[in-house]
Amino acid sequence: MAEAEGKAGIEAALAALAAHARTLVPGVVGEAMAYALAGEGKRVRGLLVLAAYRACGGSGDATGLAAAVETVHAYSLVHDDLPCMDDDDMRRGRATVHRAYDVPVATAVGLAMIPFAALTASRAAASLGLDDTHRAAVVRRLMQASGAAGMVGGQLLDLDAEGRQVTLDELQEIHRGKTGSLISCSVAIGGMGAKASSRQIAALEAYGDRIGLAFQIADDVLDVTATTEQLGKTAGRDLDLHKSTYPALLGIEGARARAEMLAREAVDGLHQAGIAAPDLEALARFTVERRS
Ligand code: GRG
Repeated sequence: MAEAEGKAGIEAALAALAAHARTLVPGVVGEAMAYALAGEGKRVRGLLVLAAYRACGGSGDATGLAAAVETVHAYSLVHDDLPCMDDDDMRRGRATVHRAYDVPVATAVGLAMIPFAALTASRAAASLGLDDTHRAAVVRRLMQASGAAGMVGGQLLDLDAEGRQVTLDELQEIHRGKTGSLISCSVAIGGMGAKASSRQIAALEAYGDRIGLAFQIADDVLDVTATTEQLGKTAGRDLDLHKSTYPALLGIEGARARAEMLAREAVDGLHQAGIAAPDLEALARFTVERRS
């Protein structure tokens, strides 16, 4: 699978979801959902779904599953940017949803997108020929990663840690939940879509756990080394919010080295499990080499 081709498929699936959102949710909230879904992201999580699906022998069209994960991710960005959270004005190179619309609309958008994502995942799993049990397992895995034991839990820890120094272990726990859980879930449900064995899924999860952490470390580094223009979101926000970060704890070079080590270990783990997946290897490299 060429990355560009995969990304184009994900964009098309998200555009279809945006059109669906407009008809499903009348008025400004449906409009704003479409705005959030169409924002220009890198689609890393969706690409991970597709790469894992192919790596496990899937030969159908898994873009629906990819779009479901991207929908959860898009909702998390909408809520993350709210004044009661990171309070940001810019995302994906344009106004955040609460700036383009308002806070009540952005709040409603995020909430509406969670069940919307779950139903999208369920439909996509059915279209890949999964039976009810496996279909339910995909939706459960996505909601688990999004919830208190995953992304929401990590975000709560992150908010709680603002303004105070945390240890490396605490920071790792925050990152694993806030960012890593959805990344790990992306490869897991890609594998599930292809009816992978539990051994294959465990290997994908281990890969996802490592690159999830590496992804957030790279994010922390970019926050202090890249410009707002490059990032499409406000640079230097972690410092403004007095957040603990990997560069603050390990230095920029130390943080980069940690991310690179995790990406290498992620790929080694796949090889040890006998999974040959050039796309997953390329995505592990992209995670740490990206410039935005
Ligand atoms: C109810 C407490 C509570 C939380 C709601 C808001 C939220 C859940 C979680 C926040 C999760 C979050 C935004 C984590 C940051 C992850 C991250 C590194 C985002 C940037 O991802 P990219 O670089 O963005 O992939 P693009 O725009 O390319 O998709």
